[in-house]
Amino acid sequence: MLYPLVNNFRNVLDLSGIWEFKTDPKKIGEREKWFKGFNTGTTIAVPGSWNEQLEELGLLHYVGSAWYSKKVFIPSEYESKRIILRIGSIDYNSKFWINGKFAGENKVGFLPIELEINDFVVPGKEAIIVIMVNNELSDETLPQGITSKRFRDEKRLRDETNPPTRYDFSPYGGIHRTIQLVTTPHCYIKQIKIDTKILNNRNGLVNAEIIINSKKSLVISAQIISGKKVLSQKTSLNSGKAKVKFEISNCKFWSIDNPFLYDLKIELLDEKNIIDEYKTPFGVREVVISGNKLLLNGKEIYLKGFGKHEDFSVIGKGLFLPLMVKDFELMKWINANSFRTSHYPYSEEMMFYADRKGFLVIDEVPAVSLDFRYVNGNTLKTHKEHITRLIDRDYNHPSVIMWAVGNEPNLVGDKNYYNGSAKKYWKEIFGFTKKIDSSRPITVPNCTRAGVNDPVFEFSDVLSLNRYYGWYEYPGNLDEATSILSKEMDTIFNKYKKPILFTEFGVDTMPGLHSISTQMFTEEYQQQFLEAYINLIRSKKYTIGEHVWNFADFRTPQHFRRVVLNLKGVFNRNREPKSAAFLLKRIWQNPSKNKL
Ligand code: BDP
Repeated sequence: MLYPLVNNFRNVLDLSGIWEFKTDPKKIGEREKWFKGFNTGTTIAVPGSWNEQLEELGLLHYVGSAWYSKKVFIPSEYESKRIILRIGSIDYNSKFWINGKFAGENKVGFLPIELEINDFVVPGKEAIIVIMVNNELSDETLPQGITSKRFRDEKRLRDETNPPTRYDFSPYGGIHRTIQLVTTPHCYIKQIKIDTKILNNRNGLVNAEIIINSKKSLVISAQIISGKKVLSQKTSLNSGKAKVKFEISNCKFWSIDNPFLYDLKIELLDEKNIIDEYKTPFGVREVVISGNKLLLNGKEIYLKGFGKHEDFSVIGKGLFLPLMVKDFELMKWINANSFRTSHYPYSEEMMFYADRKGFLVIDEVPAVSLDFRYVNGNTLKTHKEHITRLIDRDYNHPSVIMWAVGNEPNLVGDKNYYNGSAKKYWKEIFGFTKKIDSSRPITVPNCTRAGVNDPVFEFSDVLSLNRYYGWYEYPGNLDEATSILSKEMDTIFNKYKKPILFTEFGVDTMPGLHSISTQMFTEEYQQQFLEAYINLIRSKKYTIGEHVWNFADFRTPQHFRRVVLNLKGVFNRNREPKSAAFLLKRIWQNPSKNKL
């Protein structure tokens, strides 16, 4: 799926702003025809979660359905265009009506939705757009859901959160990213897939596949543009597809230090004229796992950074560009070079920004804490759809160096996880992902409860570990924690012989709490914990990186383990540094793994 842009053939009309809003806890909206539009006097800003924004209406922990309505003028010049309603993401489920007619449904959160709406609108007139959003989850969605009844039936009274979730972040609901009317020509460039290779230390190879929506005999003109330098090629489309190949001499490779981006411009031509055009940035780079090393453009690279979240006060999971810019500046300030989009795809804007700023990204689907007791064929189907749509969205980003096709399966510690069916499931998921993208390593972060025999290790290119010894286990005892962890790391490495990446380690830390003794929750303990882990991780020859959990404090469901927020941030929720930020800045200023 291509990101919307404005040029002579395409246009974008921003629909963000204030929308009419109505919750539907009893799910009567469809019966009462709310889809015809409504005006209740309750309003909400889009993009943004409803939770903190409308806390005063009792929505802080609201899980259920809510309706959005807005009158939108459709410009008459859209008459000759293909008109799309495009939303960067809605969490989690959504249904759409335009001028009272049902226009479509989506059950995949965190990823863009496109609906062709020509049949529903009259250019030159107003249209009423109504969207029903629902943030309830089930065994067959990603993430999987859980109810308080299930917690109680399973006699897991102390595990129950409010709202009930299988994961440790707030189940925000709402229209979370850009909402736009996008136009393209009726015959249009549908997808561009770019692969790059480094031929030698001067030349790069670019292979691009272009897909259009028609089988007509048309021609593609492709250009690689860098300042005044232009390489061009023309080729005919065959059944709506064309391939172009360029060799760039004196190529500027994309790297952390010099995230150089070329532009690929595609023009679609009939006999005489250009009928569509699309331009996208891309970088020439190569990511390879070689032995126990991660290589970027043939050079060893050690990952330093964070697991993050899309979370901020008031806006919740809503796209907020100043915060995105701030987070990248903070990551640069602290000398990080990478992050993981834990535990779901982040905004498209963030991925383009990572390309520009030279950050390496582990891109994750929301298969967080899969409980295999409730996984079924439909869960697998949903999982594949998330992977397909994520890779379709993010394939061309040079910043994306790895796919995480899950996180911490079997967090519940079920013994049947090892009986073969989970292994079959993961084999299928890894194989499916490799078929769509054979160029990037694939991983799934493993948790302590899934242990050293987690079937994901067998299929992962990189063994990713989330560990909290010294916190959830062996509390306040870093010597014991690191000695047990050291043995466990060796066991895992010796069994699978693949590089190990620490995708999570961290401790809850209350800013301003201090102690001269070892004391959990203090700023000193966070520093001691992180330093002990980093020393251990770097002492092993097979490790390729350290991602601290978490970049910043973030809101969670209610539970006695959480003081409103998960406090494992190195920055607080407002992005002010805790003491550990200065420690990491010092440790991370050296790009090499070996010297602290
Ligand atoms: C890990 C999860 C992460 C949690 C973290 C924690 O992957 O989502 O927030 O633990 O407990 O299990 O802080």
